[in-house]
Amino acid sequence: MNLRGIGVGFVCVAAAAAFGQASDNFNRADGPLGANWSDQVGAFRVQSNQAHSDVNGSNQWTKWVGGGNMSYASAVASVDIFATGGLNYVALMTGVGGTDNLYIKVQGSGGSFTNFGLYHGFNNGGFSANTGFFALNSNFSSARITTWISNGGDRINLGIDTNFDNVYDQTYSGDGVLSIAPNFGTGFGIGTFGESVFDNWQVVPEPATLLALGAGLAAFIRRRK
Ligand SMILES: [Ca+2]
Ligand SMILES: [Ca+2]
Repeated sequence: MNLRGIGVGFVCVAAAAAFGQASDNFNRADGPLGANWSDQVGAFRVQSNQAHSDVNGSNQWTKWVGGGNMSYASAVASVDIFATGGLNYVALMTGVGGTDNLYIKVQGSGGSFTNFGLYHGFNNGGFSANTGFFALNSNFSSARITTWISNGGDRINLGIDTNFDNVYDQTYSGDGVLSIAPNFGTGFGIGTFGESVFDNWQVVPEPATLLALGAGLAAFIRRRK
């Protein structure tokens, strides 16, 4: 049995409940995303308790205006993504509100995600020698994607959980964030291309996640004894 995986899963839920700074499960009536979001390019909507971007749109993004802003360096952002038929991607945006931000996307077409991008700005490509657009190690049709920062603010990480068990099945990273970080704000957003479908977006602060991780693992281990 993968005790570590179970522990991490328990903790992620606990952390979200206790420390959730910004989150949306889109479980409400069909229509615009609502007051916590401000569509910047394109139009987003709730449909069947998930979020969708325009069928005919190209690059689109919506900004979270529901509070809980924090430094990009402590933000752990995640969202569930579901492949659609046409070319589509979903991007997690942190550090939003300045003249630049992080833009971490997973892209595909024909019902399968095939690539990821460690980008910045509004789909503006890589920002250092080891960031940019890459093929995934393996394709998938749905996943929970998470991005976080390490190495003193310089490394962007992408974790992909393709079977929703809170254990990453693929992880990627790139360095050089500090070279653009002075231009960041403290907000969040979601970027998309084409009709994209996403759900269960949230941003939690890294220290709280780590504290909860310790508490959750300890509680789990106690119960196992
Ligand atoms: Ca939902
Ligand atoms: Ca997994």
